[in-house]
Amino acid sequence: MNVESVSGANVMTGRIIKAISGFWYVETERGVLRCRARGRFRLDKLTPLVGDMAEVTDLGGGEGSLDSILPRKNAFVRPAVANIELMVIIASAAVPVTDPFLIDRMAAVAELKSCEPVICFNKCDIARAEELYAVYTKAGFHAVHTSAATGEGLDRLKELLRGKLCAFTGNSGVGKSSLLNLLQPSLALPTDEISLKLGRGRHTTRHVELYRLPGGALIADTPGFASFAEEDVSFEMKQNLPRLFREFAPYLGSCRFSDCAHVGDEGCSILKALREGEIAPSRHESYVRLRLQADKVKNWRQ
Ligand SMILES: Nc1nc2c(ncn2[C@@H]2O[C@H](COP(=O)(O)OP(=O)(O)O)[C@@H](O)[C@H]2O)c(=O)[nH]1
Ligand SMILES: [Mg+2]
Ligand SMILES: [Zn+2]
Repeated sequence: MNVESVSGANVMTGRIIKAISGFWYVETERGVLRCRARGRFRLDKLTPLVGDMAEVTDLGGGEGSLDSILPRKNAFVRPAVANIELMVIIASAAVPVTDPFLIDRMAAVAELKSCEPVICFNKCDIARAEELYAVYTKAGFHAVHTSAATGEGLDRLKELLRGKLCAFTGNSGVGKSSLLNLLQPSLALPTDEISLKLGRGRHTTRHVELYRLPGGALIADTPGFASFAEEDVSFEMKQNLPRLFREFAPYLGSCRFSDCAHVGDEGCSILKALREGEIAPSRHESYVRLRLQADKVKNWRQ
């Protein structure tokens, strides 16, 4: 056997599931290989991200080299993770009550990155958020009532997560860690707000890691998704804002003026749909707030 065919047999594709101090851990058919990136990555100025699909060479003994990455579906800055397919937005109508604007902002970021948003109304043992549930269902989202206390909705949530690379997001205290622990008890995430606060320094510097759930889903366990501060109203978001509200789609392009901002303009078909009850007031209000924030974003790329 020549060298070429030996290395060929040891080349495989896998997913980067963890990155720590210069090593990429790639899940392959031969188990997880601890890889160093080839020098070429530095030349290409391309940083592999957790979530990337990569070509690796098995060097034996559980070690490998990361040779290239396959095209990405999307990438997030903070946390640095790629290829998220499903964004589970956790909200709560019990303490802490989630501001619908937060849901809409996170949903818009997810839409921008081509992640399917799932709106999860947790703590439904205390408050069921029926009105909001109706708003998001009508708007065309998957919405689910869950309770980490009673287990309600967990099966439905598992079904939605199945086989996908998922991330959980939502304001602090809504039950992200509690739900993740129910889905995968070995995560053993701390679940009270006090320890979350004490651990903040640790949390923000913590590495990104993907965890496999029973049923094949991969979860990015990363507190960074709790806020999309950096990604809010980016240049791209500004360019695309109306289409990031999926229920606006049937009306876009039919306003009287082609540059209609859909905020109160004459002959606006979005406002007409709003008046007729086809678009929820809270959703349009969030659009207007994001529009106002977007107006402060520079019209050029930095
Ligand atoms: N009653 C009730 N309490 C919950 C539920 N989910 C979480 N909690 C509680 O809410 C608090 C915050 O939960 P945690 O999982 O740490 O929220 P996180 O900040 O989003 O990760 C904890 O005291 C949990 O026990 C739920 O579905 N019902
Ligand atoms: Mg938590
Ligand atoms: Zn309009």
